[in-house]
Amino acid sequence: MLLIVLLAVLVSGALKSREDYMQRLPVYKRYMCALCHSVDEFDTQPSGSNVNDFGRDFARGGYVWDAALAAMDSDGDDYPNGIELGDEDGDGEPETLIERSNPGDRLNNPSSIDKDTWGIIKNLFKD
Ligand SMILES: [Ca+2]
Ligand SMILES: [Ca+2]
Ligand SMILES: [Ca+2]
Repeated sequence: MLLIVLLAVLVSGALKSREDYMQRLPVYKRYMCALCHSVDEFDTQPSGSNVNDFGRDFARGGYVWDAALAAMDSDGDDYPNGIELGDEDGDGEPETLIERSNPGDRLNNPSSIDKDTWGIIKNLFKD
């Protein structure tokens, strides 16, 4: 028992990237760190100070992806986390290959994606 606790402390201390948390989500291909952190895709580094609303709900529930977290709308954009993440019932089996939208970004929802993609394309051609 003591060994397990000790090991858990060591492991959690060593992991800065929290990739282990990310891997508990059904899908994290498109947004990666940005699912739980308000980061700019290009320069801001994820840190403890930029955890977004979804990251907070995820942490509050002990970093478990389940039906309760799937049913919540963490970022308040009217789309439940499960819909945005592509696992509507929260059973860990995604219904999509990549996220429909970001559950931690209220400006990003399944119907804004086309606009978003267009913005990224436009940025690529910016000087
Ligand atoms: Ca939402
Ligand atoms: Ca599912
Ligand atoms: Ca969203």
